[in-house]
Amino acid sequence: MKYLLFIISIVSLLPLSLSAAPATNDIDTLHPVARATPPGIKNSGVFLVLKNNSGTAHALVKAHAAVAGVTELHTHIKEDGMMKMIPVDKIDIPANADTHLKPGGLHIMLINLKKDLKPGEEIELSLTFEDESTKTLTVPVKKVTPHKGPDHHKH
Ligand SMILES: [Cu+2]
Repeated sequence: MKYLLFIISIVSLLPLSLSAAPATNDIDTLHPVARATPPGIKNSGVFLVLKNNSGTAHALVKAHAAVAGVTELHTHIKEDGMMKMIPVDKIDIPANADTHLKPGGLHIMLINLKKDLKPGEEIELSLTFEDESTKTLTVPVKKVTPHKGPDHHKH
């Protein structure tokens, strides 16, 4: 009987050890793009799709781009009828789901750019997930049209 309990407790621990694969194994980073900046504009954004192929929820907790003085995770909120960007601690990537970073929504904010971002160039971006696993991407710079949501229609 003691042995049986021992075996049961070992078996119940197995799923925990099997789920210890790094988040980077579970997440595809699709369609990354950095917004091109007009001369003298010091801020930009990176957009992409974070696709979670696993049954485990993950989160993006940090981003770093050497081309920017500061890199932050941002979202947009509506305040007094105006869209406003605010930093967030993390960007959730639910199990078996896609999280879209896009103009007017969640994005990676590049602040105090050290140079203009011109279409056709590429920048390096590293992403850190909740388990501290990291992935480095090469992100093409492209013209990204500003978000035009229903709030921005001119009549
Ligand atoms: Cu922002």
